[in-house]
Order: sequence, then C-alpha cells, then structure tokens
Amino acid sequence: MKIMKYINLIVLMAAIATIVSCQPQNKKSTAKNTTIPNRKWWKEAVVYQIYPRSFKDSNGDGIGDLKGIISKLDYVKSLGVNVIWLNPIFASPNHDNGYDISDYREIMKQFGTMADFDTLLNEMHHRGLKLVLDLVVNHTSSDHEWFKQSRSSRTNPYRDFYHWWPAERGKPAKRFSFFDVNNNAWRYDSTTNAYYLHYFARSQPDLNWENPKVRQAIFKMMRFWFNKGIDGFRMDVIPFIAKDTTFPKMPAKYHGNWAHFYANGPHLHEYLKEMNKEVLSKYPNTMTVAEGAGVTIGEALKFVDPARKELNMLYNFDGMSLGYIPGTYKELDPKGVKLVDFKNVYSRWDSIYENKGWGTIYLGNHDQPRMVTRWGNDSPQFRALSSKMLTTFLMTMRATPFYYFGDELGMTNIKFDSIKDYEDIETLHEYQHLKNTGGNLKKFLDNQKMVARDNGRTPFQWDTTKNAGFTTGKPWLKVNPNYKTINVAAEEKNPNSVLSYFKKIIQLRKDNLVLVYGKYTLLDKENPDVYAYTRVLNGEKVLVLLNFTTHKASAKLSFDMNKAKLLIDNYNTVPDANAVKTFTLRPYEAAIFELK
Ligand code: TEU
Ligand code: CA
Repeated sequence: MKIMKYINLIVLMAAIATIVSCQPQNKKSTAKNTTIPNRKWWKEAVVYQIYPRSFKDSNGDGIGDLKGIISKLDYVKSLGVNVIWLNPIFASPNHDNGYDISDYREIMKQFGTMADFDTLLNEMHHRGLKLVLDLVVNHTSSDHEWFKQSRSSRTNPYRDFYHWWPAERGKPAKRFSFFDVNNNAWRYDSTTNAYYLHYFARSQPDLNWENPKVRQAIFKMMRFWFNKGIDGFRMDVIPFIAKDTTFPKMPAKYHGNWAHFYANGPHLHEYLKEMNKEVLSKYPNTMTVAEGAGVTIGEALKFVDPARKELNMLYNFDGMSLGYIPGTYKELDPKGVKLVDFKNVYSRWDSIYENKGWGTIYLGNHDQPRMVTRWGNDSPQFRALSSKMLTTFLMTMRATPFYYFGDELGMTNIKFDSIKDYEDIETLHEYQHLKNTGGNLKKFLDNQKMVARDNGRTPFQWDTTKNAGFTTGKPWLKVNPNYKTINVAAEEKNPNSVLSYFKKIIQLRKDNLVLVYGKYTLLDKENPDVYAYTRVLNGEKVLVLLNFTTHKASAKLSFDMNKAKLLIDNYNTVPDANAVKTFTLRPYEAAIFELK
C-alpha cells in the first residue's frame, strides 16, 4: 500500500516536471521555420484591443486617456502581446464613443493631445509594441466640417461628400439604420429640403465613396497617420462604404438582412484596390484588418487574397450571431449555443484560408458582451477555468487572435438592472424605439444583461482601491463590483490566475509555430461537449482538447497517448493518467498535448 502511494507520487512528480519543463522556452528549432511559406509578423502576432475610454484615467475626469495608456505600457508588454489596437482616438462629439469623428487629424480632447499621441507611439515602439488605429470612414460625425459644408447648400463644393436625396423626388427607398430610434437611415434636413443617408445614428452621416474627392481625402488622411509611424488600421464597417447611389429598393434575395445588403456595394473592391495602390502598398510592413460586417464566407477571400492586393485580414460575424434568434435584434435563443454549431463556424472559416489569405479569431470586443459570460461560465465556480479554456481556444487556432482587454483577467458582464446605467447609443436608442412602438421593455432589459455592448466597456480592473484603480474621479461607466477579487494586482500575484495563464499560453504560441501555422483538423466532430482538434506542421503534431461544459466529458479519439507530452493545462493539477488515455476532461478543462 505504502509502496503504491510512493509510486503514485513519483508518477505525479514526473508529470509535474513535464508541465514545468514545457513552459516558455524557445525550444523549437528555427531551422524548421524556413520551410513555412508566406510568414508575416501579423500572422504571428497577438493583437490586444484597448477601449481607451475604459483603460486608465490619468487626470481624474473619469475617462480613460492616452496618458493613462502610456502609464500602463509595461503591463501590456508583460502580457507578451505584440500589437495594440485602439478604438477611435480622434476628435469626436462621442455620440458613439469615437465612431463619430469630427476631425480625423485631431486627438479627442478627452483623450489628450497630438503630443500625447506621439509619446504613446514612441513609447510603444521603444517596447517593441506595434500600434493599429481604427479607421472609421463609412461615415463621419455630423459635426465634421465636411458635413457642415455639405448640408449648408445644394451647390456647396462638399455637397457630394455625402448621400443626399432631394425631397422633391419623394421619399427615398427604405434603408435600415442600426442606431436610429425609428430604424430609418434617411434623415430629412430642412436647410436644403433633402434627406441624407446614415446607416448608423443620424449624427453619423455616410460618406459618398463614389466621389473621387472623398476617396482622395481619406487616402491622404491615411498617409498622414502612416507617416507618423503607425503600424496599421482596423477598418470599421469597411464593406459598407460602397453603395448603389440610385438607391433602389432592397432586392428580395437579401430577405431583410441589411448588413449583408450593405456589405455588397458596387465598386467596393475597386475602392479597396485603389486604397491599396495609393496608400497601403507604400507602407508594406503594416497590417490591415477589415471589420467584415455583413460579409459572407464566400466573399471573404475577395478582401484578403494577397494576389488581389486589397487587405490583409478580415474578421467575420458568423461566430457572434450564434445563440441569437436569426432576424431579431440580438435576442437570446433560449436553446443556447450548440457546441457543434460553434465548431462548424470556426472550422468552416479555417478551411477557406487553407491555401491563401489569413484568418482572425476573437470571442469578444467593444461591441460584444464579455467573453466568459457569453461563451463560458461566469459563476464563481467556473469563471476562471472557463476563461482559461476560451483563451486556449483563441491561442491555438490558425488565425491571428484579436484579444479584448480585460478578458485576460476574466472580467464579466456587469448586467445593469436599469436603463439609467447604460451609456451606449445602441441600447438607449433601441430602448426608445421599443418604448415608442409598444415593445416589451422588461424583456429587452433582461436580454441586455447578456448582450449589451456596455458589458464589455466597463472600466478596466487594476486593483482593489476605489474604482478599481481606474480613476480617482467618477467613472464614465460604472465599475463592475467584482473588481475586489478580479483585478490585475491580485492576479499578478497568483501563479494560477487567469492572467498568469494568459501569459503562459501566449508564450507557448510564440514558441511553437505549429500553433500559428499548423494545419487545423477538427476531430470527433459531433461531440456535443468537447472541442478537439490537431494542428500539424512539418511533422510536428499538437492535440488541443477543450471541454465546454460544467461536467466531465470525453472525446472519441485514437491517439497513442503513452508518448504524448502535456504542454499546458488550465487546472493547476495534472490530469489523471487514465483520464488522459480515455481523453476524459474535467469541467471546462483545456489541455494541449504534443503527440509523437
Ligand atoms: O460596428 C459595426 C457593427 O456591425 C455594429 O453596429 C454591430 O452591429 C453592433 O455593434 C452589434 O451590437 C462598428 C463598430 O465596431 C461599432 O462600435 C460602431 O458603433 C459602428 O461600427 C459604427 O461605427
Ligand atoms: Ca481622463
């Protein structure tokens, strides 16, 4: 009996040694790397998205700012990420938190000055971090000088910078607005007796890309930022820029799917090619990523096939619409998300980039609820485990991860009870719309606890001091009360925290190019609980196992696990040897094995 215990202990220690020894170290030979075609820094990067308003406030006005970000660059660097994507930092009246730009060449006053920006970029480059800015050029703010001119008279030189429909022609064909209380994208303006187009809020008029002067002005502005030294752009709703300016009725084939209709404008790819020629090709070491709103999988390669000379990457929305009832306004499907559907979406998107192009992967951003609440489990029992499991998924797919700040801590939805707590134009306008049309407001508010964008925008949780160390003033949006336990200071001290796990797995991805470039193969496809796949590159083979449930679950696989080496596991105890052989995972367990 005693001997058995002794042997068990030795086995356990050996297993621990294996785990420890596999931790970050550049063990993979670089010789193998030379056989990987089309290597690019942005394929190997992990992008960390910062919502500047909510990261760190430096002057006590309750709003995050550039100086705040500068003060925390060492933290960002410590994560191991390579790129920061900042949501818009340009002059804006902030009806949509910076997605309504009034001057593309000025920094938003609340965020700081151009001198602050220059310091930020310098300090980032100094630390080997790259900077990606948000390019919002489907629309401007109605406070932009171009629009002020444009609306002033029908003969103003800027008139054709926007889409106008003279009222004497009658009412224009219906267009849907995402953020309008009447869902109407045409707004009547009495100054010139005409309607202007706004796919988003009425304070976000759409630019007329059919006008070459608009394109030239945008390209010039892009060169201005590239010349400052930025490393790329994330392009807001870029598939929406091109429109049929005769504004016909929406063709029946779209079945009311406005996003898809908007994403298919004529001349779109001509404009992107022109942008590439006039701007992007002149800055060859930079990266671009299209927000692929409305883009279907069949169209994705048109944006990112390198031979077409348009953009580098695109992120899609298929994953994000899982669990919502189709055709509704983000209404949760009581049936929840089926893991099989989830696997299918990500496997399909992987497959289209099998031979050309390159994918992206994300589970949260400023338009989405918190990753762990939506895709994992934010109860105290499973929050940390499921956060780590989801992070494992993001860091082991063949795509560039776009990782949302705060998810590395396992931050959760705040789930506001009252409409008064919300700041987001989307929630506020939809609430008003429902109120005006006699909709079910209680149901709406319940739903918002899960889906509202403000859930992902609450201030970052630094420590246990007042307001989580985000601000000394009154935060612009409430701080999640769970900051007392979920915060950087506490998690940095804990080697088993969500944060510590995030750093480890980033290092693992960096050290194992098989996790970046390796061929992805989905296994045990119909398994409703476990997501299992391999990644293979030049003879190296890695197995990823993810349990998406609160119970034990196993996958049907047929590998010889005797020679398998555990690379990482989100439980801080080693899996039972028997469980490894039968591929049995504990609740929300994530494990990566190297197969021999
Ligand atoms: O989002 C585009 C977009 O598709 C969103 O409107 C989306 O439908 C919504 O957020 C789902 O809740 C981009 C930006 O990411 C978003 O923050 C802006 O509000 C929007 O464009 C307008 O610029
Ligand atoms: Ca501030």
